[in-house]
Amino acid sequence: MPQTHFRTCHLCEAMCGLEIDMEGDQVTQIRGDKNDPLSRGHICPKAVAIGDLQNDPDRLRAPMRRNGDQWEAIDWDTALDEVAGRIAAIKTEHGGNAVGIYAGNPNVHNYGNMTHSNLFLKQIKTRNRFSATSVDQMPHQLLGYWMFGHQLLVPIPDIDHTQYFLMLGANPLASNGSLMTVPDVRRRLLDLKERGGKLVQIDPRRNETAQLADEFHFIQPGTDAALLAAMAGNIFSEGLAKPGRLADMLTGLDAVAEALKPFTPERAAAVTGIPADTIRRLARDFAAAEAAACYGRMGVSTQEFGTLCQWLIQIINIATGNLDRKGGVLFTKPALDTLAGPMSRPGHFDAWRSRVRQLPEFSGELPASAMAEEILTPGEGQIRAMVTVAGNPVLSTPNGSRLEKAFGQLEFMVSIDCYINETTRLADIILPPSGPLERDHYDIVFNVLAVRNTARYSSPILPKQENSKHDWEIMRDLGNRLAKALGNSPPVPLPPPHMLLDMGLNHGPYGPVVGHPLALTLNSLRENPSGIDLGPLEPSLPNRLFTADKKILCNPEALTGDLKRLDTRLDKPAEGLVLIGRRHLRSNNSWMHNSERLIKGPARNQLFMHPDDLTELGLEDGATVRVTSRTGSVTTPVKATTNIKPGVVSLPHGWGHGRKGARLNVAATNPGVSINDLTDHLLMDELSGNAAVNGVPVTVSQDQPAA
Ligand SMILES: Nc1nc2c(c(=O)[nH]1)N[C@H]1C(S)=C(S)[C@@H](COP(=O)(O)OP(=O)(O)OC[C@H]3O[C@@H](n4cnc5c(=O)[nH]c(N)nc54)[C@H](O)[C@@H]3O)O[C@H]1N2
Ligand SMILES: Nc1nc2c(c(=O)[nH]1)N[C@H]1C(S)=C(S)[C@@H](COP(=O)(O)OP(=O)(O)OC[C@H]3O[C@@H](n4cnc5c(=O)[nH]c(N)nc54)[C@H](O)[C@@H]3O)O[C@H]1N2
Ligand code: SF4
Ligand SMILES: [Mo]
Repeated sequence: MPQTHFRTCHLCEAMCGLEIDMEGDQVTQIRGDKNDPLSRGHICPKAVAIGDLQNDPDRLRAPMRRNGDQWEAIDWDTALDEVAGRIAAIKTEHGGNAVGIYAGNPNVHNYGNMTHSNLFLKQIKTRNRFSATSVDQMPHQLLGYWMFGHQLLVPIPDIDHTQYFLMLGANPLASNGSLMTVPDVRRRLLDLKERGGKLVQIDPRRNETAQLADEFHFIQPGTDAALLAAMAGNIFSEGLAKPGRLADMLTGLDAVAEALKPFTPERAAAVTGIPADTIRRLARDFAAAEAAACYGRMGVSTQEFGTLCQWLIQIINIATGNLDRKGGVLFTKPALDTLAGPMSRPGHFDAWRSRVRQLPEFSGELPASAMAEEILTPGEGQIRAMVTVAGNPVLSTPNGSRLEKAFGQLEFMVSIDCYINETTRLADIILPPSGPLERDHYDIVFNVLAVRNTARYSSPILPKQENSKHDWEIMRDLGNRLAKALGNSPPVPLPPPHMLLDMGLNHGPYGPVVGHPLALTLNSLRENPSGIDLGPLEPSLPNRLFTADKKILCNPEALTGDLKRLDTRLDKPAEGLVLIGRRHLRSNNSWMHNSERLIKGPARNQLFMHPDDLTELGLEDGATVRVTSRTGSVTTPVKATTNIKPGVVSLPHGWGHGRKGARLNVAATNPGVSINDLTDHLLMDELSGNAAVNGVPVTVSQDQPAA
């Protein structure tokens, strides 16, 4: 008889509840948990691949040491001592900044890494910290910090109650939502339509979500800030601004209205491709809606004006009184409130700059686009050793080939990762964590970003394999050994993650310490393995603000100042082709293509191109084409589609498994090419340093005719 276990899927931001049937140590079935108050039974095909990850023969079970292009398994003591010894030696000789750190996306899906990695990273004490954040959501966080006083105070669309959902640069039907944890998003969007609400989408590609939209507009990549500035400007100039009860909590909104005056719908129309009348109407519709939410994600964050976009989105929400209103955008009230309390890190900006390009830090990290030059450029402070944790920057950061060369020149590299992939194959030592079903799980981060307040804890399903370590244990052990090697006093020990979680829940907003009737603790969650519903998002301002004066700063100087840069862009209409990315439901960034069940099926890594562009270049649908940018060139099949704006081409990210030396035997059968061999480390949102992986100028030419 199979035994059923309950677990939250940790693979993407949606936090779907799972029911997992096990026979012995084998997964026999994975279903959606209908009793989960957030996901209500929804799952996607990736969840079923959790068993594949657990059983994958390519998944590392022991520390590995590289000798040339050979790998040998070594024991933990040898591995940890060697890592600590090498890092200590480089740090002692060249200083802390000689060691760089890159943290990838799965860190935020792994709460032990969130609680324990500083035990190790603090010993290194480097300014050269990088992460996937600066190829992703840094603009959102910078904005939260500037306007609301905390980098994690990100307004979440109240999708379950809104009547008008304006979405830019997002594709939740493929991604299942981001900075909007929203499992079962299709049902939720259908409900929106059934209650008479409207979904309006703006994107250079009519993506999967657009098929549900009531209204869709193509936009030229990288020009959303012009559209948003014109919409916001129009809301002010037509007297549609009605912040309502927010008015007392705002500073600087009038100054914003003034600053936006030059950004007329006519000027925006010329660069965006959306007619001026449509822009005016969008502004009026938004302002007239009973409750409206404006939301923009990856596509408007990872572009030239990422932070301006995120700012203008919130200006539109604020000016129309939709921030902190039911059906608008709201802040969450998570059971474990990492924003409050002693662990809270509100953020800081430009406290130091990168050595080579003088790019600003944000909350202790530098733009990932600067990583390669910090390794390649000699001089004091040059990075000589790298630590990567749960990341694959060779495939996931701009100009991956250059980074690959840089990693190849390091004196030492260690990767904490489950695979020998395109990045970790360049390491000297790889330290693999326990398998995905062998650890407990709680979403520290995504409960802060969810469309409903809920809480769910997952116990491990399988015992940890003999001689293996959880990520947090690796961090702890490395911290202790590095302290010793450096002659420092040992780090103050931390209790295991679940005990820290219990403390946080006890002191949290539903916990016994504040006297909440639920008296929520880890025990309550253990007794309710399908999770506990804590209710819909509710207004929380001004209390929830982290600014000193408890007001929202509408006109941060850096942002009003950055409008100048936008102003110049408006004089430069697009020429030539530009490249954007895309996501697919059965991929997860770069690291799940080693699951047979996820990689099979129709090809999905072609270059999408409009038939008119193919004709103009004399290319045929299905041909193999060469795509070239300033930084590189790849060849790939092309697929004609009218679902893309003419002048725009699209490749998915996370592919490029043909690089020699990786050990991903299934992924290698369908390698694809890496979009980040075309993206450019010099293209960025200059304000934040966030990479602009969308809107990359490219040319496309014939490589081989269609078969
Ligand atoms: N052009 C372009 N580039 C992009 C994007 C894009 O849209 N277009 N998207 C960007 C975005 S949003 C992101 S978040 C980044 C992602 O960039 P990265 O985080 O650098 O890449 P991932 O593909 O998520 O790689 C995750 C790595 O973590 C390992 N891993 C998985 N689980 C665990 C675990 O529990 N512990 C440990 N130690 N390791 C684990 C995997 O084996 C894999 O090596 O890519 C960015 N790059
Ligand atoms: N299946 C799957 N799910 C995932 C992931 C995955 O790799 N696969 N990755 C996870 C991660 S790490 C993240 S961050 C989220 C991302 O979640 P989303 O942001 O929802 O993801 P994308 O599918 O990249 O959607 C970005 C959209 O922006 C559009 N776009 C590109 N450039 C522009 C532009 O200049 N302007 C506008 N308006 N739109 C533009 C693209 O065409 C695309 O439709 O997804 C998460 N979920
Ligand atoms: S949508 Fe995300 S959380 Fe839900 S099952 Fe799929 S991968 Fe897991
Ligand atoms: Mo991401």
